[in-house]
Amino acid sequence: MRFEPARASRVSGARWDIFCNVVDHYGDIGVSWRLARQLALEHGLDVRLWVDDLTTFHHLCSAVDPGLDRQIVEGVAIRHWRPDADVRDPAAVVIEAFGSRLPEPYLLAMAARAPQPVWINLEYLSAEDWVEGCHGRTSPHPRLPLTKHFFFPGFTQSTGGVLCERDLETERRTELAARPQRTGTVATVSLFGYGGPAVGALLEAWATGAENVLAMVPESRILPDVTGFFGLSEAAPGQRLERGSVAVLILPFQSLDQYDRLLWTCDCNFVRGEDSFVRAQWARRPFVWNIYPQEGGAHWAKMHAFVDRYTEGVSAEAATATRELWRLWNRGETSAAVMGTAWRRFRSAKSELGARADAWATHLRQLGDLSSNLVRFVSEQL
Ligand code: TRH
Repeated sequence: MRFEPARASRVSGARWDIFCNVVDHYGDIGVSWRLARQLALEHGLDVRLWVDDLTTFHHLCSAVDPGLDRQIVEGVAIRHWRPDADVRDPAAVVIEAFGSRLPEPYLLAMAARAPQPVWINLEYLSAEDWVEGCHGRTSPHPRLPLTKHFFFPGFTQSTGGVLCERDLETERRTELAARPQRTGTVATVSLFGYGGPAVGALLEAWATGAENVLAMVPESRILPDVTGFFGLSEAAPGQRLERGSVAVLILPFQSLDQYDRLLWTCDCNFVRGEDSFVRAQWARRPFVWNIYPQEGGAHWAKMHAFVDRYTEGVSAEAATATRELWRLWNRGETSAAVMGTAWRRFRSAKSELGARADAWATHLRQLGDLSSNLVRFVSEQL
């Protein structure tokens, strides 16, 4: 679909507000920050990002000063979203990331604004079929003359796609071209996840396996399970731990850009949540997803829905190897023997899964990136 110039200028002249309530971990702010940065830098928009937890934000972006209520970073006006923040001046486009509840005074100001703001709820990413039917739907506010639009990221043409910076693929290719070829005798792995008993089981399987594995572990919640396997209570960045066929290198928590580079250069990436999950897909390498656990086990349907799509067209062996390793990793498998068998099957399919990872990223690119799809969607509502 073409982006009409008249509408484009209305979108670009308008201010955009993004509200992010950091529920836990880094995904909420990771996605909100990426989107805000892209809207400002790539679409030239006037963006304010309201975040209630600047300390977590600082962890992902060191340029953010947690002590400042107002600051501009990479072209984005960042506001500390405190309960008493002055929110009486609503923007023309308002994005609630992941159902972050807008403050009542802001809603009232939105209702009083003419023309009415375009109000978007940016939803969680899911590969489930129902997403297509809900993407773009509207919901009237129960009391105020406001309409909320639901914008769903996703993996098909009938969804909003996923975030991807304009130059990401060029940067990836340049980076890989500049790196010397690896010998291929060691499987390099990046390890990020929610932790739990499967970590020890996997490390034991690697330690006793025939293949040498080098696991790079950025400092994060998984680290105690990793150090625990080596009988240590803690380990510092730069430390290398070894047992049998496995070596673990502890890394400092990476900047967003460094983290991408780590994913691009590993043979296999263990990722989690939403944002690192997407970044692993752009890395075009086989990966293992630690899905964010939901109450009542709702995450299992989400995981299987993604595996169904992701493994479409691959051999039954490769599809089963993927589903099984992901299932064991997510359910917290404690047996090193079971984990070892699953890992070996997954690795046996590495050529096919590598080719599929490449084709999958090409498919995702064809959906258009989420920020451009969102700008187009908003322009249609103005
Ligand atoms: O941190 P996550 O688990 O985030 C979330 C939140 O829990 C959220 O509440 C939930 O709704 C959502 O998942 C689905 O996982 P995620 O999304 O992968 O976010 C991690 C971020 O951290 C991502 O932006 C990548 C970044 N990161 C780095 O920048 N450097 C690093 O070294 C690592 C390991 C990650």
